[in-house]
Amino acid sequence: MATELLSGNEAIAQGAWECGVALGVGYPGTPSTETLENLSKHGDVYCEWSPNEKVALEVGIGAAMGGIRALVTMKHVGVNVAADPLMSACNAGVNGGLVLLAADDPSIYSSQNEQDSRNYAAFARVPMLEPSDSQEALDFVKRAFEISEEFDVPAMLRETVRIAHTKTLVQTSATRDELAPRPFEPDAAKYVMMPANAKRRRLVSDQRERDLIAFAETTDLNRVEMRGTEMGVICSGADYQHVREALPEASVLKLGMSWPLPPEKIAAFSASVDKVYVVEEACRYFEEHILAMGIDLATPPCGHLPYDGEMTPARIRASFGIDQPEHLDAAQDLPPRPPALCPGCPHRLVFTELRRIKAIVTGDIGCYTLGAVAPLNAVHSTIDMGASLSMAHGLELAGVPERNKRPVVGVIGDSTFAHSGITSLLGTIYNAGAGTLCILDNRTTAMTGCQGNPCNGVTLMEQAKGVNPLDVPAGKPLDIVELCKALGVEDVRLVDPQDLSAVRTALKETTSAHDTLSVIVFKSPCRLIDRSKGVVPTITECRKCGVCIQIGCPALGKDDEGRAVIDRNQCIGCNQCVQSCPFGCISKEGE
Ligand SMILES: Cc1ncc(C[n+]2csc(CCOP(=O)(O)OP(=O)(O)O)c2C)c(N)n1
Repeated sequence: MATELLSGNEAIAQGAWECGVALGVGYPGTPSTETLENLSKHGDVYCEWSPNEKVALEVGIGAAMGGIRALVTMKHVGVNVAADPLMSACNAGVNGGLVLLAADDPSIYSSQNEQDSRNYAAFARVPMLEPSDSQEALDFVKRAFEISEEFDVPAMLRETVRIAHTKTLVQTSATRDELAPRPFEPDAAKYVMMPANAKRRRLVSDQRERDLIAFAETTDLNRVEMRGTEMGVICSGADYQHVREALPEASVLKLGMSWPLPPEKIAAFSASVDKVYVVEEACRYFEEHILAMGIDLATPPCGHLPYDGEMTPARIRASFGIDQPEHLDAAQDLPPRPPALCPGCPHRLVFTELRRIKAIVTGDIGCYTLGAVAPLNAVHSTIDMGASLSMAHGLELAGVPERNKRPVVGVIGDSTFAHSGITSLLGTIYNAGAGTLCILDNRTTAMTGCQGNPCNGVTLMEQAKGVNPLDVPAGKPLDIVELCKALGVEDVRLVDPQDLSAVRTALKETTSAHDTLSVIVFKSPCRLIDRSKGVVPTITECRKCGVCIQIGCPALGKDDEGRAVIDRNQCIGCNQCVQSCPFGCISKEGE
């Protein structure tokens, strides 16, 4: 045994390794990503990134059916993508243990919404465990595998950003359980979810739910901590830590298992205190379920806790009318740091051109979502991964290009294209749609930390050994141009996004061909995987027109008199500003 300081994600990876997990599979997404990255570094657990979360869960379901323990990881919105297999796998059950880690993001630090994955556990009727620190993260992943196998059901593990990324002390073991795979016997009645079997399996799920409720009533995962009888708080996960900090005198029912809930335990706890409160973040999961049990929940004296966003000790104190300590939860006076594309980012010039031609841009999710913020201001929608082209098709069907006299252009990254953009493209081809799709192929999944994906061909096991996407042997990565042609797109172009005049020509030609579907693959590596630095340009006789500032490069600013200046520390010599200056004032010595 050793004591280590681990984040929740590191602890989950360690726990999975210790309890004999044989497969880790997932799709990157903050705050879940480091879990698989850490598991893959053990070397003796095979791990892979899937193109999307649905595929990841299906791989996990197959592996569990085949008798091994599988950990499937994703962020909360990934569970939406994986919801289809989840809803049926809960009826089919497992063989080897199957645990789905869902990492939630209350306060929406890096997501498109702040949904609460506990609702999925209740919806699919699969057990849900919620650790409150890294030690529990390690312990609960093991417990989740035991529950999965004992009750023949996929189990969920929910963490929030605060658990995923906070480091606390953990007891780790240097040994790993060596588990032989469970035998696999074909069992169509269990695994073929056609109506006759699914109806029978539904009854199995009903009985399992009753068994799990009985388990929830007695398990030590749900713990009563009695202090005074004046007030009791029901909570879970990170909220437990906030309650202990803000309301140290309160008795607590800490629910380590948040589906199914233990009605008798909750009723007994409520009866043992004068007033019982619920503390939870971003959702009314406990509130709604406990009110439905007929239990009265009290409202804090200074008003209900906020429904939106992450819970903090300060928010709890404010609702309960408790003085705040001098140190607040987080520094309140930090200067804002608006996000921006990196210096030299290959996405930038595509957006400056799209803005120039006044395109209506349906965006997608990745670093290029920043095309929506100032000064680029070029993106008009971002809903979910893969939506760019399908939404562009919808705008076309609504007649927007003709009515607004503006071209509609979809913009998507390479990882997102592989995730769910290919099917969107297929829908537009199938239905003879027109328009322009820009695939920004920066050779990596940059936004979540430069993971491999099918377009660059780097596997997670290779990446664990330090392989850079640019080092991968040719032939393995997906050829996006050939794929688009094979799907049936007639106008497919490969363009260097660092070449402004090539970007301009490609966008001009494709957006003026109204009845054609065009795909432009803008291919150039992300600056985080290609760190080479060119010559820093110099500016002479700046005319203060501000055009270079409008490209939004963090290395460009203005001096006191409004002249453009280059921060030599940030500049990587990409030439984007050189090409953008309409007066040729920015140039490179010797060129
Ligand atoms: C359903 C879902 N899964 C995962 C994520 C996390 N995520 C956001 S963008 C992104 C991929 C970005 O890669 P890419 O499309 O290649 O664009 P880049 O950031 O490299 O420009 C991921 C995995 C998410 N937001 N939604």
